[in-house]
Amino acid sequence: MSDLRDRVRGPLAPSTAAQRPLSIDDVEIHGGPFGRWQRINREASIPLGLQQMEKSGATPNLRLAAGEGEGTFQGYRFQDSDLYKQLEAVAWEHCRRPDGDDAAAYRAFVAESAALLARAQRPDGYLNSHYQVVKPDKIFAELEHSHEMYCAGHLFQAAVATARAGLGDGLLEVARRFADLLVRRFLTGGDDGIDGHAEVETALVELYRLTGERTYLELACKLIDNRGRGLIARTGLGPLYAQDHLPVREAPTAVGHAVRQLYLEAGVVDVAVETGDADLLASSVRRWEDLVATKTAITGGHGSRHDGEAFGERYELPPDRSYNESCAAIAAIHWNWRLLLATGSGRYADLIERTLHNAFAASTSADGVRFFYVNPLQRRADLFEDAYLGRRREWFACACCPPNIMRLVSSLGHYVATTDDEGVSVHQYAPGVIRAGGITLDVETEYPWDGSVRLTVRSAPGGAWTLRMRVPAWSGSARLTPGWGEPYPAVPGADGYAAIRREWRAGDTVTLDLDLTPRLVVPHRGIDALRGCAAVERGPIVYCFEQIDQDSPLEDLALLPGAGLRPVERDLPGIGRTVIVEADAVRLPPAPPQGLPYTTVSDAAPATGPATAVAVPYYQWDNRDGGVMRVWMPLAQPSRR
Ligand code: FUB
Ligand code: ZN
Repeated sequence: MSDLRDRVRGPLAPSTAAQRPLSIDDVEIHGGPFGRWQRINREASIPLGLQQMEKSGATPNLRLAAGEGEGTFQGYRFQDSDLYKQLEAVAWEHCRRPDGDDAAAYRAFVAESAALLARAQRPDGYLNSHYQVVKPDKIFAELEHSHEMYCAGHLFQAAVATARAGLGDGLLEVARRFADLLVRRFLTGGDDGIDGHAEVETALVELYRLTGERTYLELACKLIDNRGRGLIARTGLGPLYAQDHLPVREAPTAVGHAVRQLYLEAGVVDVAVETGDADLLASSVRRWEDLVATKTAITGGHGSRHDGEAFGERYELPPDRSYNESCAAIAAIHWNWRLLLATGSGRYADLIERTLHNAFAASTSADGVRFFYVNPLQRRADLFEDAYLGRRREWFACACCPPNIMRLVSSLGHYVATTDDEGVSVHQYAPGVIRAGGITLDVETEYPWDGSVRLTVRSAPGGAWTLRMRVPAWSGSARLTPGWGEPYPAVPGADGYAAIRREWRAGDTVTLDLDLTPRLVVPHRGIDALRGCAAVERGPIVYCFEQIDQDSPLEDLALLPGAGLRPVERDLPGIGRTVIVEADAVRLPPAPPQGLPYTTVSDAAPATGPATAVAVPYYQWDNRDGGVMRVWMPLAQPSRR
């Protein structure tokens, strides 16, 4: 093993970085939404996921591959990846609380899974239950849709997690045998195959970081450089679907299947960082800028088409038909985290925050046992589709999202703060403790319900060091109050952080106050589907309007331009603690019931009277009933006389 191995107990341990990540167990989260999600993940989601491994066919399939058990293969060809993500979720949860009540059960799950996978693995290292059981004659023969390397990637990430979490090397040995086979075949063997679903690239780089085995990095480089050269066989979905339309360095914008593009970007940044390839990194940054400006939902969600689970054109961001797959939110957080570590820029932490608190958080019910796969920004009264009934569900035939959600929640501590040669940077605010080298910080906050974040230095090495605190771009103004002096405006640098450099002593405090005044947000005029609408945000939280909270039919309400927005703290049944926002609105006249839905009469005037529209955080929607919801509300037009 290389000496990279024990550097970081978390998903990412780059050899070089502008900001160095901390270990999951170096960050304790004691409350707030992150704390609540982690508690529910441990108490409800992970136990459900563990049951589903058997029920959904994931482990029975592997027993079939091992020549044990009876029956037929169940589920999708990438069913193995559910188990790998579940293993990763358990590993990070164990890392977070190695002495928790579940430690023995987690150890047993990892050990039994590793043993099963070792039995299922072929002597040459190959491992994929679908191809071993159902299509042995097609192994590596239909990579465009086989997901063999995709599954391998999730295996490698699970192996890295279990090794870094101190859960033994059994899984790592299985992973390395498969990685070595991929190297023999696709690197040194000269085969130019590429998996149609990116994922293995980022995983190979992390396996390299853990083991020091350079051929894993070289294979990741090759897979990225070979993309866009027509080497992925056509599936009928077109070359954009699998990002094979242009070489990665030349591709100007995110296209095709959203999760594929976003996992690919994570791998691109990983390879660029490990090889010092500035051009490759710059290409990813260019696509990030384009994506943020033109293809990102207000919640941070990605993918505006059900067809192909894909990105749309620039500004194609329909609220009702938006796809915003939960896995896309997770993949986007992975990509942004890599860019943040590579560059130190707070704009990536800003987007992580937006995505975490909105697109990602909405994926899970308040009780942690139901999940969204698709996260639209509007639910109509008559929404009905076979696959997506518009409510969260316990599990899915294609269950890529639930265990993916669990692995991110159990590793959340990794994304809170970083260190560098100058000191510590705090990127996400949650109450708890941050340990970075010899520095220990206590974080006290009611964020995101309250904008005040108080940091106390509990221990510090001698000498001067810098404390950087992100000032989110949404905060109109911000203030810093040091324990030793007068408050002053927290003006962030170009990197988005307010920094204090001094010889810190134990007991020193500094409080960052962010501006949580609710905001009425309007869309770029290019987004035709949202013209004439506005949304409500407060701090990092995007709001939505659910029928259950309104006095009038939601579709008859329009917000007033410049509407007064009043935050009110509430404890809502089915949701728990929250802050609702009451917005000044008007009631529109009832819409004409019959005939073509087009008239010469403006829908907006005359209003029948003033009203109050009530908004709840978007991530807390669908926890009470299946009623109508919308994030984007029409803005009332000034009445014409
Ligand atoms: O293809 C594997 C996973 O299933 C994708 O990442 C998801 O979008 C879903 O299609
Ligand atoms: Zn998914």
